[in-house]
Parts: sequence; structure tokens; C-alpha cells
Amino acid sequence: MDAHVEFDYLFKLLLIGDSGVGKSTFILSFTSHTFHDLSPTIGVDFKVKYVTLGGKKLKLAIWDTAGQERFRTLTSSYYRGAQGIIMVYDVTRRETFTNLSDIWAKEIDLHSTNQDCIKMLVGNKVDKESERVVSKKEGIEFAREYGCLFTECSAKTRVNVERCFEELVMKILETPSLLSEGSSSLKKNIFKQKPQQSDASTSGCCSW
Ligand SMILES: Nc1nc2c(ncn2[C@@H]2O[C@H](COP(=O)(O)OP(=O)(O)O)[C@@H](O)[C@H]2O)c(=O)[nH]1
Ligand SMILES: [Mg+2]
Repeated sequence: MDAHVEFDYLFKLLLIGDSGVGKSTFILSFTSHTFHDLSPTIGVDFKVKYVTLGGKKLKLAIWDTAGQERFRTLTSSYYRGAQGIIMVYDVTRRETFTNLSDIWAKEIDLHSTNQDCIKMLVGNKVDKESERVVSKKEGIEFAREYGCLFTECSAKTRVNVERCFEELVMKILETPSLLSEGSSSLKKNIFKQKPQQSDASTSGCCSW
């Protein structure tokens, strides 16, 4: 499906969290349905996926860091206009969990431009259950405290990956302020900001 396809809304979703938690893999497992073992320096920048949910045709632009998160230097343009933010940690590395509250949640508060932006906490790599150090209960408590959605998943086995995006998007669709005229201006801005690339759009035309 090409870039001219009709859609009702364009949503900007982005992923944050420490380096190595699986953000890029998570995006690819959602947009291309395969597991990529990525070099840590390679990010996907931005992927597009079309879905139909809640009776609406949606164009999802899913932003990834290009590895700058290692230096904690994501700029505010990365956050600007996002309707959904996915905060990812690795259930086998505790510091990736504590850094979400110590660092990343503060970054969101600082830079996020949509006050009602929906946040989702994601504990990734549950396929490595024997190495788990962060319990599901801790994730639930964090999510309750920060007022965000929560899920645990594996970008490798794809467990819960689609459900995560589906829940996030459904919640955005239920939030009128995220659907208002801002979306049409976003529609222009988002592609102005786009890093130059031709392979950004995943060709898949998928609905759940
Ligand atoms: N076992 C397992 N490995 C994963 C999972 N997700 C990502 N990885 C691996 O973790 C490493 C870092 O992933 P990457 O997507 O580059 O993390 P990013 O720095 O957050 O973008 C890579 O070697 C991935 O193959 C997962 O769910 N399970
Ligand atoms: Mg990455």
C-alpha cells in the first residue's frame, strides 16, 4: 500500500527507554512480523503501518530513536505532537526499569506537547523468563502510579506486541482532544520532520 492511501487519522507513536531494551525490535516485530537481530547502532527511525481499528482507518507513524538514547539527548521534536508514547524496559535488567521513572518519565513531562497523550509501559523480553528480575507486579504498580497502560511482551516471540499497539490506539481513539484539529496540522508537520528516506514505509497493509 502506498503513501496516498486514505485514512481517517494519522497518529504519531513513539518509543523511549534505555538502549538495548528492544525498542527497534519491537517496532519491527509489529510492522514486519519477523524477528530482526539488530546491530545496537541501527535504529529504524520511523515506520508506517496502516490499520483499521474501532471502525477507523489509521495511519500509524511509529518513531524510533537512532541510538541517541544512550546519551539521553533526544530532542523535543522527537516528542512533539505524539498521541501515544510507549515506555519500554527489559524485564531482565532492573536499571532499565528504574531509569523509566528516574529519567524517561521526566523527559516526557518536559517535552510532550499533547497533555492528554496516552502512555503505555511495556516490559519486554518475557521470553527470557528465567532471567527475569522485574516482576509483573512492579510493572503494574509503576503504571498505576504514572497513570499509564501496561503490558508485558516479547518482541522476539511477538507475544502481546499487536495487543499493545491495539490497546494504545483504542485509548487514543477514546480521547477527543487527541483527535481534534491538531491531527490535521500534525499531518503536515510529521512529514516535514521526517528524516529523508525511501524505505520508511512498510509496505504491509494490515489490520488486526
Ligand atoms: N530474547 C529477547 N531478545 C530481544 C527482545 N527484543 C529485543 N531483543 C534483543 O535485544 C537486543 C537489543 O534490541 P534493540 O531492538 O536493538 O534495542 P533498542 O536499543 O531498545 O532499540 C537485540 O539483540 C535484540 O535482538 C525480546 O523480546 N527477547
Ligand atoms: Mg534501537
